[in-house]
Amino acid sequence: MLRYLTAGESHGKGLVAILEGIPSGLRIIEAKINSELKRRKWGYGRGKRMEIEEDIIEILSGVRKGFSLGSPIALFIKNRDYRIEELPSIFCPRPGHGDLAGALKYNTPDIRNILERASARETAARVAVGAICKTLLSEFGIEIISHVLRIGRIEIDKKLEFNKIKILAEKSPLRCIDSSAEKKMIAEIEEAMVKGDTLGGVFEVIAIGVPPGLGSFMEYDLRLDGRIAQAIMAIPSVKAVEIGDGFLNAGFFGSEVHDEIYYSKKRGFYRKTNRAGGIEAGISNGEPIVIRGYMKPISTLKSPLNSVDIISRKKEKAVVERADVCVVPAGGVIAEAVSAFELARCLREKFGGDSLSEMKRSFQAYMQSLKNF
Ligand code: EPS
Repeated sequence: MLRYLTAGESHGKGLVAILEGIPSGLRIIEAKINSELKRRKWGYGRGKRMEIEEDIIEILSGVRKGFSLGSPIALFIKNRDYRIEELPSIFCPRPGHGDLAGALKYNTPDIRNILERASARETAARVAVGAICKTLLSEFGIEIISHVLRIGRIEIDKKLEFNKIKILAEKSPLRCIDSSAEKKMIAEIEEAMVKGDTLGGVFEVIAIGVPPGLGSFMEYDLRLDGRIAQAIMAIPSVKAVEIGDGFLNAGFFGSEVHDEIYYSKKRGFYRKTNRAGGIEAGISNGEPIVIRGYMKPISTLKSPLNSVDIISRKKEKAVVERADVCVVPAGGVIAEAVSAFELARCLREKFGGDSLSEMKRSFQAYMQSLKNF
């Protein structure tokens, strides 16, 4: 119902995405897509490449007079740093990157052929797709934000409600809501820069306004948590995904973990806690959906690790490429986008419709049936 593909190399002509399944009649604003692309580019610890790229969207199809037609939406982001034909071959793989496994798999000694597509540059296309999905979700009252919980050893020590997180994260160069932790995180990144090292961390995505009933336990691949986990894990550098307090919950009794159920006429069924992160048995339960992604440190190091030259088979230091030092804030923005796609996909499956108005009619009827339940 809703699907997309991307194409493009890091230093090729540009990135392409085709998004199919957006209903007709959705207002698509280029400036909104561009602002999401800008949010992804942003963040303390990014490298020089981000000063080169503009990341401006060109909509090639699927939109007329500012509204979706229901046809595939083709998107293009031009690479300003287009020089793939001139860039030198590389023979010394970086530990942690796809260099060696990719070279073996695609039968090429030139790692350049591998890293160009393995590069996280491609996530700009996912963010553009996610921006359109976010627009669709907003028609149904769903909003998604992200913020950074941890960089390296430094963790935030603050819990805030959605709207405060939204405002503070947007103002912070690290998308961090705790200003004292943010200072320490910046110092940590600066230390990594000086040492020629890199840092990972943890981001959190929160989606509010998600109605109960998205996703399903009827088949394993319909489960919302499974779908979200796949989407988040597919972001470069993400090595673990958590829904709600998943990691913490593993160490407690069930009686301490599960979110007890309450009812009031005004609110209907509700919970006072949300340790499940808004998903039970693969279905949204109406509480905010909380997703965390754990990113390893970037694998391109200015002080490189030991490796082996693919041609000479001799011990060498891994290749040193221009790269970022820390991308956790950008990781959060990408995670918002891919979560938006997964939620939009579930919404399309549940409410169908070829036009936005048809989809809304079905949504409203369902919301009414929940009230009458
Ligand atoms: C990346 C290496 C760097 C990053 C790039 C991802 O690019 P370059 O090799 O051109 O300096 O800046 O990320 C982006 C270009 C982007 O838009 O996010 C890598 O090896 O993954």
